Amino acid sequence: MQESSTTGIVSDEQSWWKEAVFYQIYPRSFNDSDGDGIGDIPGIVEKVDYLEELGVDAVWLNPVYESPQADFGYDIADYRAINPEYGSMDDWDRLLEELHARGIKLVMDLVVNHTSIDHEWFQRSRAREGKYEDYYIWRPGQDGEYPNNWDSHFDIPAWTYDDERAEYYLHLFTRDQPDLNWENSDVREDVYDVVSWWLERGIDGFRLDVINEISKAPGLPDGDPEAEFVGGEHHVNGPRMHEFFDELAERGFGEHRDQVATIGECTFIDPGTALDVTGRESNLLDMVIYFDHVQLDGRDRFDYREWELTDLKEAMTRWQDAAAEGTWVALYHSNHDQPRAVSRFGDPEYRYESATMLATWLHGHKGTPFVYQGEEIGMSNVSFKSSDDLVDPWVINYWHNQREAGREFAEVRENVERLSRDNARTPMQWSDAEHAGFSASEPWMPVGDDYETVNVAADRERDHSVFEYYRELIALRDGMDVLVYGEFDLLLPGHEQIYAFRRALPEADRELLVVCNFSAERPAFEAPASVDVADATVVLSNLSEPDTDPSALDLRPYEAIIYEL
Ligand code: ISL
Repeated sequence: MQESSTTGIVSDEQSWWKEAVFYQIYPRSFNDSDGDGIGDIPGIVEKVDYLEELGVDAVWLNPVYESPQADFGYDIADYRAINPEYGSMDDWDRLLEELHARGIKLVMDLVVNHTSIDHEWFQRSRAREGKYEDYYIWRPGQDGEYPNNWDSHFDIPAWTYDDERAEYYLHLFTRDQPDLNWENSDVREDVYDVVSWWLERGIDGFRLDVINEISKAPGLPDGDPEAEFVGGEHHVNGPRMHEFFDELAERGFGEHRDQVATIGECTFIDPGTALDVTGRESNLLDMVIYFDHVQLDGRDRFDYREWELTDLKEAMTRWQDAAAEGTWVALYHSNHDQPRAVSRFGDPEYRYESATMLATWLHGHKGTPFVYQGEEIGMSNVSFKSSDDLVDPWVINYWHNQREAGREFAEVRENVERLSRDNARTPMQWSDAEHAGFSASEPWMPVGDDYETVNVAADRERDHSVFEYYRELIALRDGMDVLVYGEFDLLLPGHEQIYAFRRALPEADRELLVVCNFSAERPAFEAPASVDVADATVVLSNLSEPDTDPSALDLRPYEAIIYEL
């Protein structure tokens, strides 16, 4: 991996994490080495050469810590131990070593808004033991009702009554994930110790889970328990957020802060707040994971709605504008919480074309691209024949609420198939062997129906493969400062089929034109007068024989072309 870009004439401050392409691994579903149907760390080690071949610079590993897996690892019982299903600490050390030997960095997931109910802190807190008494957010009920009207993110009330302590505890996610009380300085010190402990082991950063939710609103509890429940947007960006962020940066990250990457998952964040948390007000985060573009279809409320390409342009451009002002963003169209992009923004009928077009589109923006496992072979959404097929606690809560409201599964099936997080969590499709080459036995989640044709081995046999295209796209970023640091300028903002933009780095006299057709039709692209296409040359395209003259293009279905101007 290269440490700094080659031309060296950029106005942004250069950083390895700006120039990198990240690969996200959801360990439970990546590769099972011991045949128990569950992916594991030795399974990842078996695939490090694959990652090197793909050309990625860093891995973001979803939680591998000890956990009862109520939210598949986002409920941590011990921050300093590896979940035995995934292997041992020795296996983890080996993974770090193998990645580093190939120049690939490792970023871990930091989940400190909440723990598991099985965490020792919670056990002691519920027993009111010494300093642990206030480690979580405990409240009496109001006349037998919830302490306030907050709803969790996962379609259940945010409070659960604990018989042992005879009080309610707050949980913004499942009942098994009680929220830590960040107001308590002992909690914060314990968290900082966890952060330093991992940094000392040589990791290259953290992705910080729902980090803008750690400071809760003042005067909690508030709200009328009988009023309608309110959702997650009411418990983000709390009053002490910047203070906690600065303290975490200083005392948790300390001397490592400048070398490592800090990627903050920030729910319901707006560009102004993103600027604040990436330096204007507090200095914890290098970049933010925002949600605007993945909520257009109703995913935040589990209620599908139609969206237009112009909505996507608006959502992305808001954040490109923020990037121009000095924040930095994670670029993603897929992750373990999102439906598969080919089904959502493209068309599985045009799997190769739409997967590669979407990759070009995403990596073309300003920010750091993240590739989610399976995206590089164009994996798509799966089907759910009955409610028994649901696995994720969020979608199960959603279904239970719908059932209570008198609906049949058939009536909610479309919402589930389009929006469920389960879509992203089916096993990685390595080959057409039984269980898609993921495991020697029945996997913890069923493999996708299309694994016989959509798999790594088959893709690599093809002349035009999604995998090969990703390799080329990732390689293109190396040494191409304009792709990393160039200004972004949206073209044809009102067009409903073509998403086109320009990237420019005047200091280096480099300019790119990116043209993407988001439809199965053949729209005509006409370069706006402001774009000088006289000397255009094709840098990359997903279809063979692209038109070399971008002044007037007759685009093919899901065609994507990058020109150098
Ligand atoms: O936007 C949302 C709900 O309105 C959700 O997407 C939610 O904010 C998001 O899922 C937070 O995600 C992260 O924290 C969760 C965990 O289940 C996810 O897997 C993780 O990515 C709780 O730790």
